[in-house]
Amino acid sequence: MAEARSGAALVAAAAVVALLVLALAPEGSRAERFIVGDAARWTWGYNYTDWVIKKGPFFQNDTLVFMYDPPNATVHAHSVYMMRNAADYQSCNLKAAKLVAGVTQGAGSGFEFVLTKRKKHYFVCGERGGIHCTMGQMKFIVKPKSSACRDD
Ligand SMILES: [Cu+2]
Repeated sequence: MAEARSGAALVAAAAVVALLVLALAPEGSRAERFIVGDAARWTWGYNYTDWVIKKGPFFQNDTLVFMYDPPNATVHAHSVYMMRNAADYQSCNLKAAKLVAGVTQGAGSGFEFVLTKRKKHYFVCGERGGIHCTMGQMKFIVKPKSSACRDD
């Protein structure tokens, strides 16, 4: 009887410890890492808006990895810019855009962008004066949710 009681107490203690560990885990500890475009990577003609719908929702502190080869004789240059607002994003107007990663930064294991802010991120490729954005579909919007809302 005493053994059964102490067994139950142990189970209860273990449960308390498990709950404490969960509660003390830093926010974003379950952050995920996404290769933008998956096997297609960051390239002309892939529909990244569809990709976002398929992969989402995204959460704060998730990482986006942009992978693209540096330009050479056979590979066109790509880059990553962030648009300041929806209007510039819609029209692929790069005048006020902020450079996030240059043409060589997507090489190797790629360029990592951590979604630290819960704002709308307007990502585009800035090459050929915006043509990769307008004609090449190299654009997408991500608005990370609070990592506290992650439930899977
Ligand atoms: Cu491009």
